[in-house]
Amino acid sequence: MITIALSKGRIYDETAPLLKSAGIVARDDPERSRKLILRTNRADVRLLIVRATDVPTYVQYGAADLGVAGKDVLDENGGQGLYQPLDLGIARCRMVVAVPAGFDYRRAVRQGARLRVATKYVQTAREHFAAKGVHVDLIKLYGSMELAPLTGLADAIVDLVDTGNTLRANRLKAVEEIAPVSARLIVNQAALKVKRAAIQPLLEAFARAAR
Ligand code: PRT
Ligand code: MG
Repeated sequence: MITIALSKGRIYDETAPLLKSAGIVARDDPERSRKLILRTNRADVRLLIVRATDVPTYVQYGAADLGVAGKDVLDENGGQGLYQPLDLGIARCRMVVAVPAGFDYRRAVRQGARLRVATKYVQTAREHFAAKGVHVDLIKLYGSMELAPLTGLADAIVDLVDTGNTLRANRLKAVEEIAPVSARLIVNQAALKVKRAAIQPLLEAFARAAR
């Protein structure tokens, strides 16, 4: 059995066509079904539906053989011990620093002000600001980061941006790009050795489809 861990939403939606070109089609739609283990048209392949941040954990421990996770998640939670053979080029976005439209970020940085930064990506933010020599107090949030500068909780946020609509709707602007983000295929290294005959053709099909 080959087990593939995925999150619902954009990762699933954009991975489904890649799976299809590898000949794998789920028997249920995760948006409609409450099942967390989805059978596929192949008796030897199943999908696990888990939270995006939990995908690396399932693969690390071998509860899943393969997974699809954003680079944001892998950078933040450490992709250690995971074989990352492929950038799938899906679920693309950017990790950015954003501030209220009227806030002069460059000036604040130039003056050496100590910035309060709210984010779900504490590790990523810490490394980014440390490399720039900017002093920050980091405030960990679990979602809706856009609210933090609007309520005085923070001066800035570190968050993902795609179209920029969410920032604009909250009168925020991106002032710095930290990194481009896309989803990666991750593989449990022991599974790759033990189940190579089954996994290798999947990796090749993914690589062809992701081009
Ligand atoms: O939503 P939930 O709390 O269940 O989990 P999650 O947020 O971890 O998962 P999900 O499905 O929202 O995101 C999964 C992965 O998709 C992330 O880890 C990223 O790698 C990738 N991705 C790609 C994105 C976006 N694009 C994106 N735009 N993840 C989040 N966003 C957010 C963005 O921060 C903003 O709040 O979507 C909102 C809309 O963005 P705009 O700029 O188009 O308005
Ligand atoms: Mg989300």
